[in-house]
Amino acid sequence: MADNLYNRGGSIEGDGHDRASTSGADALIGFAKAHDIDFIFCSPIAVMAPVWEAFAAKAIDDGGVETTPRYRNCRHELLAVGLAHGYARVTGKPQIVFLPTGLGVLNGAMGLRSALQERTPMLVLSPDTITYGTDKTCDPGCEWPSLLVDHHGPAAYGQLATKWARELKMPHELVPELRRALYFADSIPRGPVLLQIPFEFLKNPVPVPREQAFTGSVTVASDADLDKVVKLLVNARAPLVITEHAARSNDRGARAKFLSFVEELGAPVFEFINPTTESFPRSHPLYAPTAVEAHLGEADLIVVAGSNAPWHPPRPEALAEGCVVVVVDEDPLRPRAPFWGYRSDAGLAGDICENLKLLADKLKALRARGEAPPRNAAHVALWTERNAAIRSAKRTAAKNARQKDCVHSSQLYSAMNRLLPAGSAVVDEIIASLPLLIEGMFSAVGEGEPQKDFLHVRGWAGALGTGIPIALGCKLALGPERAVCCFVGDGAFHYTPIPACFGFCQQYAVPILIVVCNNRGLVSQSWNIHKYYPHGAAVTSNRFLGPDITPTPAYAALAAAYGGHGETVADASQLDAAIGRCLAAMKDGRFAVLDVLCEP
Ligand SMILES: Cc1ncc(C[n+]2csc(CCOP(=O)(O)OP(=O)(O)O)c2C)c(N)n1
Ligand SMILES: [Mg+2]
Repeated sequence: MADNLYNRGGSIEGDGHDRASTSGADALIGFAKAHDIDFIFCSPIAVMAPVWEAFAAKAIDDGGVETTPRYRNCRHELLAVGLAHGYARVTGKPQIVFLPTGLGVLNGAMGLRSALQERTPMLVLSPDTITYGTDKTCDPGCEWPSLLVDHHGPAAYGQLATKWARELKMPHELVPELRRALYFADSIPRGPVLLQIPFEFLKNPVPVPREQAFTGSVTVASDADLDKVVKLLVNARAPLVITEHAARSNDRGARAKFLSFVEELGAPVFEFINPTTESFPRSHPLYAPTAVEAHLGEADLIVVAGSNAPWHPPRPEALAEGCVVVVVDEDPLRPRAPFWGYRSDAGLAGDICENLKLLADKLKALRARGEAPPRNAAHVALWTERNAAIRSAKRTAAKNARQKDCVHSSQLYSAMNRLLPAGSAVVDEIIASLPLLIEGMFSAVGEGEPQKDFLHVRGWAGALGTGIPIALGCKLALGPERAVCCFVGDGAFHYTPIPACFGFCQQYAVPILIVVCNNRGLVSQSWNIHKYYPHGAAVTSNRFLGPDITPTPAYAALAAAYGGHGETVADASQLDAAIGRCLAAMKDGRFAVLDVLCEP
């Protein structure tokens, strides 16, 4: 099937030898189709003409029913990268992103950097030129030798923010290198990769080899290494587990595997302050709805099950003497970060949840044979009781939470939890109220009620401005039936390419709900002033320079410019009706902006 798709309009006869495509752009579309890529997210530049021509021809061939790969135009590079990021977070599948030469890569670099840290796969392509207009059959335009040429170019710019980046040198490399790059993006640790492709190779025919998709196998630790770790688990009487991203996507039943490990070990599960998803059910009796730091000293064994920074501060004396730390991650000790200051006694590399499931199976088998003590029932009972008490106290506090002149964030999350349909995705780019969001959206509103099944996707990895693009990518992946709600801080909103995002919603009818958590400032940016200068000039004179966003913009009004629905709420009693109107607008295919004046 792959071959004739590579070769639209050309002969498909032959017996395994290379053949020519009508153009490199045609070969690219054929490659995407053959490799099950659904979208090409593109920030345009004029040298993409061969790609646009190929897509126009494909549309004619499609006869009015759009087939994959689908082309989506993006008015900002951060949007294009974020769409691929969100799509991969839901489906696990890498998509293609086009960034216009060096300047486009620089503009999208922050999103790439976040995808690299998040281990999110995508195949980034960036057009360039090798002839600069000297070959009149392939003149890219007068802007190339003058304005667009950079000493470094897209691949060199991409080196810093991707897993792998290179420049194509010969036309016959196009398809084999696309295939190789896609494999690198999708093998663990996953991440963005970048190919710099000369315009000349997109415009002219290229040879297309017959090879099929090259896929790697799941990587797990060796039996001997698993046995070493099982020995440590067997001896633990007070273990605990910390996670940030154990089940980043639910590929191959990752969450069920993680759950089976935790239940077999018999340990509470703590989350890193800003978890990347809900790896472990937050309503489970062993989920600890509190910070781990106060309990580190009680543990004799800690399993760091995928966490970039398991506790803070990273000081060794936080742990009990003799406590053993097992680090289970795709790439333990964080090779992509300059710092790993956490005690690490043993490690398992490879697919996190596969390795945890193998550990659980081994532990279970030992116990069944009576070669290991059963899990510590007293430890499980202690944490079940503690967790229930913490959860109940938090629920009471949330129920009673009020603010004088605005909405308490707990009221916002509780209303959203009630009104958002089960199965919706919740994307967060939130700082000050994040603990309230996790609690309010992911633990049942009422005692004894089942928690709705929401999909949690962290919309940022330290760098602001990615949440709404990622939410849009999630929506493309989830389809019309499942809602997507993106909670974004009023500060984070300013770092987002809003016109490009709203334009995308409008152009392609992608209805998401954007809730601006408007605490009227970059509030978290005042925390260190309070910490280090509690009686200093800034505090005593009330002069906080960092968090300032004044006057407060009318965020909801921006929606109208792009055909969206806007609401502003400053009083909790108005919340339900406003949310209802937003959800109704989304049913009509419109995006909605709900600006909620809230604290904290
Ligand atoms: C691209 C980028 N620039 C600056 C920062 C530093 N920064 C971290 S949080 C923050 C403020 C965010 O404000 P808001 O979204 O309103 O959240 P709040 O602090 O009010 O809870 C800033 C400026 C960053 N993380 N990323
Ligand atoms: Mg704010």
